[in-house]
Amino acid sequence: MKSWMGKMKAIMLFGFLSLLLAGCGKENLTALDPKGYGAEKSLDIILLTTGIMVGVFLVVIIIYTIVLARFRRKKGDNHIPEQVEGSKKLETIWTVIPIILVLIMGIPTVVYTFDLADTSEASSTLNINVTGHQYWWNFEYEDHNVVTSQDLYIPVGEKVYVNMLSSDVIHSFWVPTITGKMDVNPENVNTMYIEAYEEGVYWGKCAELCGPSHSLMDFKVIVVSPEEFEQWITDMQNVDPEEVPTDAVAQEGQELFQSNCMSCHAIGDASSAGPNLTNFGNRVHFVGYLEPTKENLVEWIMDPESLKPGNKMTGMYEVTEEEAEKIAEYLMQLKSTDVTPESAGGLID
Ligand code: HEC
Ligand SMILES: [Cu+2]
Repeated sequence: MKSWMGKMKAIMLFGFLSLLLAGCGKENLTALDPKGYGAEKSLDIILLTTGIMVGVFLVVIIIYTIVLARFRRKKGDNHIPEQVEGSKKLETIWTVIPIILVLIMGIPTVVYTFDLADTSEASSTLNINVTGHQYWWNFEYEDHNVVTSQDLYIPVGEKVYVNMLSSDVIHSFWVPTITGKMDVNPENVNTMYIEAYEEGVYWGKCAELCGPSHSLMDFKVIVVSPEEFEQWITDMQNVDPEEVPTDAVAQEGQELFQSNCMSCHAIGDASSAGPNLTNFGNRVHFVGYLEPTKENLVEWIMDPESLKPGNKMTGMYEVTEEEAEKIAEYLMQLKSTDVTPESAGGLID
């Protein structure tokens, strides 16, 4: 009775946990509800391999149960069953079946892998040079003179090539709802294409352990209509990095920013040692995961280490809290374009 209760408790606990954890998924951070070509192909393979594994499991369990029931030793029956050790027929069967199953799983995997890495159309479509840094992402729109960080804007329904390189250690580019993972290496450019089927704001993740803040190396892919995308590119190209804000506090902030922070941060079409902040006021999050409020921003400027351990900004400048507030005022009004995450429907949380 007692052990029965114990088992019941364990079953209830696991049941509860699986229900609870199943609720943790995010609609825009799941490989199980694909909204893009690569993710769709990944799901095909996930379903195929899971199907085969479940099939193998069932067949083995059924044979096992039949054998247990039919060939039990009966009372008074002492005969030794036929010995099949070394049977050529059996050995062949249980070698050939797994080989066939592995081929069924392996062939589509290889075909899709080559398909996604096919660069034959790269010269006729949008190319984005992606650089992974500890712990942030830089996106450079080739031939467009546009650079942005953290938020990657792409047009819906179009093949977009991402050419990926790391500035330090190995990272991995992963947008589960849109595409599978690809390593971002320091020494060679890895290229794949992504194609999103629906507008939206999708979460991207670094999927390679790259240091203490690896788990915070998040980014967003903002999928907008082709017209909005054109607009975004034009607006970003027309930004004047020197433009003086109308607000007096923001003006002071700009001066402080220029003297303390511009050595690492760029506004306009330059890549820099730190994130490009051209459309900072439109970020979904900053540093990957923080709400872009003034309070958070001041906290980040004053003590980045506590928010993102191991980041490359800590200790490289000195500002007072009062100055940080002015800089925050300046950064938050950097809204260079009307094409924002809201244009794509905003972030679903
Ligand atoms: C030594 C170079 C360096 C200096 C100087 C520097 N930063 Fe940074 N900054 C970085 C790096 C690197 C990151 C990325 C941190 C991360 O996410 O790991 C960053 C991130 C940021 C971000 C978040 C950007 C985003 O979109 O996620 C803001 C905002 C920022 N810095 C503001 C400032 C301000 C304000 C100053 C001046 C007071 C400053 N930084 C000085 C290197 C620097
Ligand atoms: Cu990383």
